Amino acid sequence: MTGTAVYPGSFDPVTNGHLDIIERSAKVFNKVVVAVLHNRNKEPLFSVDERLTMLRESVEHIPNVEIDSFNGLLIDYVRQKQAKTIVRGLRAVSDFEYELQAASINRKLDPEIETFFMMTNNQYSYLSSSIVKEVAKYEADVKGLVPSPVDEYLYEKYGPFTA
Ligand code: COD
Repeated sequence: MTGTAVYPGSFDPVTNGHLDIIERSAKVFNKVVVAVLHNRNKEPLFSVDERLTMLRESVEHIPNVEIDSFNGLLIDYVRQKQAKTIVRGLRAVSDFEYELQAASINRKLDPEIETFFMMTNNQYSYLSSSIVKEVAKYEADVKGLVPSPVDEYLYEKYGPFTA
């Protein structure tokens, strides 16, 4: 497959599940733009700048990946990047309902832009940013859950692993 794809999300913070989707989609598309949403209703743990830095440090080994952020509607941003595809990851049936709704509204807003779903790697199917924050909050080890540069950022927020 060719062209540019946008992989949007909160990435608060990026996990090994996200990184796996980034690595695999970078093999499918010429370029993957990982885009962090600015205006989320939920109060994030990390600022957008912190999330961008963690993502940049985590994807240094993948040449065709760009890290960026966006405001407003995803579909407007995808058009602005002259991309034709949105990449999303699916972990479990519980993701499906939201993803179907989001893909349907995005298709309605611009039928030329496709949503491309990638199944989680089994070893990361239980991983989410929320579960990682929960583990770090109680000062348990986050090794193996997040890309290695992210460990330090979590420790700065919550204190070091103390087991
Ligand atoms: N394995 C595989 N995939 C995973 C894993 C894992 N372990 N963990 C997460 N993922 C996938 C998620 O399923 C998702 O596809 C992606 O990674 C990003 O996940 P999050 O949780 O960081 O990001 P979300 O789902 O909160 O992002 C939502 C958006 C920011 C994309 C959405 O709110 C949006 O587009 N907002 C802009 C406003 C808009 O256009 N709205 C209309 C469309 S919804």
